[in-house]
Amino acid sequence: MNAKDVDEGSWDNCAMDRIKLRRSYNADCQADFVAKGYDWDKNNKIEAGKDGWDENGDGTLQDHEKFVSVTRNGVATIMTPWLDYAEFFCCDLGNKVVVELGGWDKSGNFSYCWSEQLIEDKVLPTYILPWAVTIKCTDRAWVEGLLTAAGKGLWM
Ligand SMILES: [Ca+2]
Ligand SMILES: [Ca+2]
Ligand SMILES: [Ca+2]
Repeated sequence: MNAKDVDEGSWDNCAMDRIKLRRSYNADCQADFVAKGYDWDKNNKIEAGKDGWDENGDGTLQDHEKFVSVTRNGVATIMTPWLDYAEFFCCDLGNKVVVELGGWDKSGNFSYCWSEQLIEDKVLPTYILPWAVTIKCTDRAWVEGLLTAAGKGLWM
């Protein structure tokens, strides 16, 4: 999800500086965040204040580039860094994810809004059939094994 796609025309009385997104971090997705490179100190754990994404490529993590813990309605939630996009993973399926859209003006003033997104997978699986092959009648057991492995769809 990209910030520019979510933004419906945020503006400022003087001049906007940037619009960013962040999402709530779900510990079930730790492995995915680590694999994507968010594990800054390379300890295979995602921790607020320590990990993040070096968006400007300067070799350090600035405040907006770190995971942070925020308290919402009395509940502590870890949020991802503020980036041009928010990433979702298969491990998010069936979970509600808080997504925040934040805007900064040139004077450093900040405002944000948020919504809760239910992540669902609505993309159908892709089925890839084996190549056409010529098989001898004597190889029946092998063919049956292949068809069983491929699933019932092939019998129809
Ligand atoms: Ca302003
Ligand atoms: Ca870490
Ligand atoms: Ca940086």
